[in-house]
Amino acid sequence: MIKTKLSQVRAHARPEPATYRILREVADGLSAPQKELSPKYFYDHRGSELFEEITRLPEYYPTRTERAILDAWMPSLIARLGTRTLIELGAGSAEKSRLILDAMRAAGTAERYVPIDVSAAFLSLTAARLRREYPGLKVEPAVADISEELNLPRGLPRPALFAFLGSTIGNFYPPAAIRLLGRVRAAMEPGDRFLMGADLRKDVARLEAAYNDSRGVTAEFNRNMLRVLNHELGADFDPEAFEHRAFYDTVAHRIEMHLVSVGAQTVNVPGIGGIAFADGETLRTEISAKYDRESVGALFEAAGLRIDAWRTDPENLFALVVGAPA
Ligand code: SAH
Ligand code: AVI
Repeated sequence: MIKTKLSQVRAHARPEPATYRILREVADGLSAPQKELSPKYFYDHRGSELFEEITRLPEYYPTRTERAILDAWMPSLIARLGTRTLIELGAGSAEKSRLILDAMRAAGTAERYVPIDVSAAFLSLTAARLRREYPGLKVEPAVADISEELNLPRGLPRPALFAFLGSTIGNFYPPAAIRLLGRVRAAMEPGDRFLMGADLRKDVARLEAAYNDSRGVTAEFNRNMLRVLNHELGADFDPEAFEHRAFYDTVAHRIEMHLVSVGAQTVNVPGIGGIAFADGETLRTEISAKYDRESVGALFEAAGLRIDAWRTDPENLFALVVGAPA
């Protein structure tokens, strides 16, 4: 239980507005019957590095599968669209984005790249690397939470391609996913397109293996959220006192990741108070929804988009979909 009322938070800790917002979100999440926090809290510099390590694991098929589809498709797609600006949500290392930028360069239209991410330190490294690799490309990174507003620089060369790779859309609950796609739709101008990665529904064993790797990297990634809370808020979580759990919900079609309390414990978060965890109680840290063409179509339709093109790998593990205004 949270012992300090939120109305007391400001008087207690006198935090900066951004910290206050985080505190409020964390207080709400940790006081819900099912404790839950946004997966955006995985991503400090270490969290971004751990995610990169996940993408190289044998069990984690999404990244290499999406890369193969991009590799085969981008030269013709980009030449057809004439993309002059790439706007990327949740860009991370932008490793796969290079395949889009390469296609823009080959088409002679690589003018602007706007990578958007919450992971500030990682984003600036990504931007610096890309400026070196693509002289002539103007790189304008933006540190922002894409679940809030989509504030784009003015005067971007058009047409633009909005990209949301990696199936990160699956980390948002449907209402938030629709709001996010709706903001993309609202920012689109005539001729712009939206390119989205979607991890597909498949056998449970394969899905669960991707989130329970044998080397325990996903478990460390999961626990990293507690380290972020310790660092950002001065909380005293003992990451080793929580176990990693990930399972597939065949009804909701999603992976859920949780941290399971080993024994009863109380964690102190300055400005919030003591948070009690019963033995075996869980904190949900992420959902990762899995799709088919119909469910992507429904999501798009709700956001004012339509499916313009759809490509999968031969095993039907992952899809890349192009969206256009409906
Ligand atoms: N696009 C890359 C990275 C995916 S990992 C790929 O396909 O491999 C998810 C990325 O989204 C991370 O870089 C993380 O920092 C970012 N992210 C997660 N939640 C976010 C949010 N609410 N706002 C902005 N970026 C977010
Ligand atoms: C970023 N996102 C799409 C990843 C996913 O698969 O949902 C995050 C992740 N969580 C555990 N492993 C990878």
